[in-house]
Order: sequence, then C-alpha cells, then structure tokens
Amino acid sequence: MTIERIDVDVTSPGRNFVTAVVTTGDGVVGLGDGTLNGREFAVVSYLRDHVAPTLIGRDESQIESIWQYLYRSPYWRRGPVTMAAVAAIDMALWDIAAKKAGVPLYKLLGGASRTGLLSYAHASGTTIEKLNEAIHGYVEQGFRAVRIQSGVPGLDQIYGVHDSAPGGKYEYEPAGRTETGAAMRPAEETWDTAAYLRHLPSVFAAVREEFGGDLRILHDGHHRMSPIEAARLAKDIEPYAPFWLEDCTPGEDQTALRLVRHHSTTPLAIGEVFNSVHDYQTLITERLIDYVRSSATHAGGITGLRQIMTFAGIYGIRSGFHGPTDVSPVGMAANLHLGLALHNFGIQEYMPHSETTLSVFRTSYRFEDGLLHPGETPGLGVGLDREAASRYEYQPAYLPVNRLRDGSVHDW
Ligand code: KDG
Ligand code: MG
Repeated sequence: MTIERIDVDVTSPGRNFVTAVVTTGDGVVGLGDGTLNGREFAVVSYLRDHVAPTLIGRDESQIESIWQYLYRSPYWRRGPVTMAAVAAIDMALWDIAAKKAGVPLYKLLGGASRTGLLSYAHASGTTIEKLNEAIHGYVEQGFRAVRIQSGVPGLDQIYGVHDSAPGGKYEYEPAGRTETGAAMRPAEETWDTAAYLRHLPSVFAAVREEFGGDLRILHDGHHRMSPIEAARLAKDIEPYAPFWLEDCTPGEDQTALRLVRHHSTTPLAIGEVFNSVHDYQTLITERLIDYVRSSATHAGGITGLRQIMTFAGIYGIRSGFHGPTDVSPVGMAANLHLGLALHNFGIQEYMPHSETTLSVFRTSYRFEDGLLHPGETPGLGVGLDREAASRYEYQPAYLPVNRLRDGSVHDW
C-alpha cells in the first residue's frame, strides 16, 4: 500500500504539540511527534511544505528507505527542525507497520528485553525542606529514582524549580512563561554559577541523609557550567553517589567532558538537544558519557534513536531518554517501545502529562511500581482525538532566557 495523505496537527491541550498524521490508501493511520519546544511552526512548515508533498504515493512499509531519503536527499542535513520533522514521519510509519502487523511496536523492534522501564520523576523545591517533601511524594507513588533540582540562596527564580501544590500535587510546564503583550518574549531569569556550586553539594547531602542509599538521585545542570566548573561539581557530589549528572556543560562542545571525566567518577548524561548519531561520535568513542539523553522526537525518530543506541551499545553506554512534557504522548510511547526492546536500556525520564493533554492524546502506557510499560495495544498505542484537539489553539510559549547578574546572556 502507499501513503495517501499527511496532515500536520497543531494543538495546545495544556501545552503545544505538533503531530504528523499519516494515512495509507487502505485507511491505516499512524501518528508521529514533531514537537520542538518554542519553535513549533518551523517544524510544521518543514513537514507541510517540504516533506509531505514528496511522500504521497510512496510505499509506507519502506521505513528505512524513507528515513534515508528524508535525511540524505535534501542536501541540508541534521539540525533540530529537520530531525524533528524526520522523527514525526518515522514514528508514524512504525506506528502503521505495527498496527498492520497487529502487534505493539516493541515486538517489531526485537521484542521485550525486560519487564518494565525504570523511570525517574522530577522533584524540586525552593528550599531543601520543600524538595524533600516533593521527593517523599514521588517515593510514595512508587518511584525508585528522582531528579532533584533546588532553589539557590540569593537567586529568585530557577528554571525547573517549583514547590509542590498543597496535597503533594506537583506539575510544571517547561515552556510556561511568556511575557504577554505585543512583544511575546520569553521570560528572563538571573543565574549565578558560583552560588549554585556552593549550594548544590549540601542539597545532595540532605537528600541522602533523608532517603538513605537506595534511592537513585539525578541532577540536571542545564548546560550552565564551564568544563572546570562542571569538574568541580561532579567531584563535590561524588560522595553522595549520584545516578548521573546531566548536561553539565554546553552540549555541542563534546571534548569539554574530557576534563570532567579526568576529575570525577560521577556518571555523566548528555544529549537532549542532540539530533543525530554524529553529535555523539567523540562522546561515545572516548567513553565520555554513561547515558544517552536523546528522545525519538528530537533525534530522527525510532530509526535515528536506534542508530545512536546501537553505536552506544558497542561502548557499554546506556539510554536515559528525554521524557519531559514537551515530548508528546506519541513521542513518549516511541521512547518506551524502543526502551523495552533495547539491550542497553538504562533509565527513562517520566514527567507525566496533564489531564488536559491526556484527554486529547489517549495513551495505553502504564506506570506501576517505579516502572513504565508501553502496553499491548497494536502500534504505538496512542490515539489522537482530533476533534478535541481542534478546540485547543496554539499558544505562544517559550523556555525562559538565562542571564548572568551583569545582564550577559548565559548558556542553557
Ligand atoms: O524543551 C526543553 C525541556 O524539555 C528541557 O529543559 C527539560 O532539561 C529538561 C529535562 O531534562 O527534561
Ligand atoms: Mg535536561
């Protein structure tokens, strides 16, 4: 059969999502996530104007060939916009293939290598007490691993740091803060690396004291340190046995991690902003990281992410796929099917979507006893209620801008 139609849906049930809806001549529909936080319409145009017209009439079962066609033929390769568009099509084609085979997608990817996927939650607090309260909430829900982010004395607002609402309910949206009015600009925050480096080891000490040695604790540096600052932090938190330190330096500077490795045995994770296996070449061959942070959505789909993990597997490097709310339920399902099948799975980030999001995207993945499972529904196992989706119009929203105290723009 062949691809008959490709629609690109934009909806904002709680946050913005871009979804490719691919329909075959025999009426099978596949979904793919192409959401690029804060740059959604760049992917929409890439898909609608430059990809969809070239795919109508092609055999939808030729997933690898179509991936290579979209990756190699346009001359301009890689980049977040291109690879999110490639991802959306790739996921939709895998969804169709598994639906046609009548099996959950992981069975086409080699079958289950494990019973479930160890997952980590996002806990944060403006103070250590509030952070510990949030961690207790997640431990009670069954999580065996948590990412800990904390307020820093002297800094007003830090990305990803919020207190739980009364009753322990904890939700935040990565791109929720846009100044309204004509400017429609991202919000701005002030950052001070020295204050952060002074404070963070005491946060790790307090969490270990409260929760003991079994809980896996992770931390995200959001690319804000220089190599020497990152080396110092990795060394200072090493006594508290972190599961990983994520994005300690700007991602594109692959050799920066040599210096961090030289000084510390803290495991390192990087890659949520990467989009191809080439972004990992030095990191993997020199064993500078322990975990791959890409998601299927931003790394060229299941086909692109599987390439990265095959390469990483040769060096004993495992997955830690990106799973914030800006990876849609469709992208999350793609991560889960691949993770269940991979031999070198490590951990899966799990930031649950809001009830509003889940009223539009109907998922069949489940979380039980600290583990995620993609479920047994044929395909990716996610349905899109397009009628409900059409009621949620796109809302401009951006991640905040990060500036140092002197006003200069700082890394993310
Ligand atoms: O769009 C960017 C967010 O998804 C990102 O900032 C979240 O760092 C993040 C994480 O580790 O989930
Ligand atoms: Mg991160």
